[in-house]
Amino acid sequence: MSHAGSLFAEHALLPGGWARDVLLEWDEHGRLSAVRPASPAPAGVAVAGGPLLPGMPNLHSHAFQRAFAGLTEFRGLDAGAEHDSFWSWRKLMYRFAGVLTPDQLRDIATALYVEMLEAGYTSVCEFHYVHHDRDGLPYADDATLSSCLVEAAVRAGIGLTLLPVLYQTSGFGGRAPTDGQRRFIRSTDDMLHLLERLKPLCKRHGARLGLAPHSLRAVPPDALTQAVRGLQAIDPTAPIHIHIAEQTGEVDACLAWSGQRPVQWLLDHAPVDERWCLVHATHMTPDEYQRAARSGAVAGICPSTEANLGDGIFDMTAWRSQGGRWGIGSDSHACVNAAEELMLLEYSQRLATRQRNVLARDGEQDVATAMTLDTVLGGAQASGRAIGGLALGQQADFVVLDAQHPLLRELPTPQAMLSAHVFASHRRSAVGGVWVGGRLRVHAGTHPLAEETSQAFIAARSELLSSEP
Ligand code: NGQ
Ligand code: ZN
Repeated sequence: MSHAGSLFAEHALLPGGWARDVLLEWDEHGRLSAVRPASPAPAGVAVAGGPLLPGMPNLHSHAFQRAFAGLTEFRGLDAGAEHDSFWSWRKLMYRFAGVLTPDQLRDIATALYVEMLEAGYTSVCEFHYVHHDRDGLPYADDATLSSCLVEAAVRAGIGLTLLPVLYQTSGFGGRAPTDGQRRFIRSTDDMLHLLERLKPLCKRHGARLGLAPHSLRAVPPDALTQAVRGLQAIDPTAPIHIHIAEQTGEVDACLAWSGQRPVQWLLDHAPVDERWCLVHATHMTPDEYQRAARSGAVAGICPSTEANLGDGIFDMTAWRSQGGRWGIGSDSHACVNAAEELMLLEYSQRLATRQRNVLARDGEQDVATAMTLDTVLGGAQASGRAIGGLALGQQADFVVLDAQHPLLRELPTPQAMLSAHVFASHRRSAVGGVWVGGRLRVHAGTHPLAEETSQAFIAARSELLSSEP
């Protein structure tokens, strides 16, 4: 539970841009009840030690993958592969997914969420597909692993959108799943039962529940239709996330199967709208950029993972020119740092276009400010939670930058400080305080559970590495 509270900031990034001398107040539910100018700072109200930013939603996470970050950067670990690729990486990833225990998942996720908070993320969408035990059999309680993620989020204090994943096939045209996928597989009815089972748990903890058809490779058309219909009956506005068109191999296979590209196929066969998050959507034609953007769906861009896996480059110029909404995810967690994801995204666009400051908004705003505002809005939409920035009725999720950080100290404007934070501060983060639902979770850059959860993470990782075949 939260407590009502207040904070004064000399500079705050509101949905319309930077504002001076802002007083934030929130109620006992952690919702903003006032965002207004106040000068001077009212007596007795705490004062932020630097620019105040809206908390950043992380719209795509597979928590367990944090445990092998850095361990797949060696050529030839998959002896059967012609060259290393997304697909050879996936084989390695399946080895870890195959042996993960519930306790390990809980410990890995808790430490990860603590890291996320310290890095300026205040909420996370967990795209969760390891459901069953190591033999691929359902746990006595089917919600065992999902519950571990809810526990982790609650303990760390991060906002959660839980997206249980529907996974049925290993490829287009109903190809049987592989042994490496045995822990992911469930029928559509079993998925809808799991959602019913998780609904009260999520509600109790202020988490949002949605659904993630894993990809068109993993979910046949009928199952997609039925699952989306079933979700609609459970919660008509629940978020729906899907991996799509991340790899050219997937595009080719989809063309061979249906004569259509994945995004085309999805737009023609599923009710894609504002509830949907198209994760990656890396490989689209101009027509797909246009139609997908106009559907109102959010593009879930995962800059560090897409670079790490060699996916390709999302065309932000094409997307934004059609009014496309977007947010960022850390996905495989090779990088857990909201500022760095923004930097990488802008850099990918610079490299592709040979221009600078590509993601600035027309006219007035600097690129870091524009990216922060766009990402918060898109991330909030994809999360299906009221976390869309510093405005009335939204959760009091925010980040205070440390104006005493050497890179920020004495800079003349909050824009300059935010730019330094995004483009220049990553060796030592400039995140000072982090509040989620009005509760201070990170103080002076540190979460109180950082040390303890990091120890548990190391132990879980060691265990996982020694049991990995
Ligand atoms: C995943 N990750 O589900 O973890 C996927 C790989 C797949 C990313 N796409 C597996 N980054 O897409 O089949
Ligand atoms: Zn993913």
